[in-house]
Amino acid sequence: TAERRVLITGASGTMGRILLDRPERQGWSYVLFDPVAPEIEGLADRGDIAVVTGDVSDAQAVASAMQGVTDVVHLGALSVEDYWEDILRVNIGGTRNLLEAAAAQGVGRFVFASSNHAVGCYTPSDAGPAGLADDAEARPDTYYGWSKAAGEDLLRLYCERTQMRGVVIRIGHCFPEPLTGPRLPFWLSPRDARALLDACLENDIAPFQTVWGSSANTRSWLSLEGGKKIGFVSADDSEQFVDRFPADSIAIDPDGPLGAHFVSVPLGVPM
Ligand code: 15L
Repeated sequence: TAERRVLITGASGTMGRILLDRPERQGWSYVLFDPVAPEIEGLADRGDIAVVTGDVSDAQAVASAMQGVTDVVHLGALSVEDYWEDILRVNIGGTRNLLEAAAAQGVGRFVFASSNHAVGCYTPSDAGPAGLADDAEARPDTYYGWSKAAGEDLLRLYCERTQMRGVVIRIGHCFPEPLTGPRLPFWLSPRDARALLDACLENDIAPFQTVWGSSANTRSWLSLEGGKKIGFVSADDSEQFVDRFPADSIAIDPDGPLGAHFVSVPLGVPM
């Protein structure tokens, strides 16, 4: 099989570190594109990883990092609510630069790290018995969430207009362990995050799809269909952590929005 060279943005973030926490694999190499070189243990000894420092808002830097790349995993972004201008420059402009360079390079697959905050205004009452659809219409809860919804659309545009295949992952709460009770339903375990990314890059996929980035959590009200379609099967459930959190923080409120605390922060104010 052909060698794959994957450009990963935002590799120094929580999710990037989780995805890279695995041994070297034959046939796979990575270009990490980040404003600061990621501090990952053993990085210097890895023959499969090259680090390029640069900003996603710098189109030339992005284009030169894209040389020889076969696939893109775009995680790099302002990851919570922020100033409007910065959201536009980094999250919108950066995603467009990545897509332009990827299209010019003939990249095969582009995986976009979207967020539950692109649809953060949905509540459990909006979900049917099979859970809220993976590709539910955008209902952002912040400028940040809006930028993720816009990024999803931008990827779709490039998939319609080029040969690129795209996967939008609407990531729930991806941390080594869930940080708060209300995030239990949407936890994506590290192991599941890696399995989901493998499915996006290796399995048969449609030209464009949207999938939840969530484990098979007991308390989840999100659909598992999107994951199933691309051959992702979750191995984890946040229920194992339930005793850590106060009972009133883990009860499901039918009118409690998916985006939780993001829905009430003032727009355009850095969190
Ligand atoms: C996100 O989109 C953020 O990037 C992450 O830091 C978490 O806040 C996550 O959502 C969440 O909703 O838990």
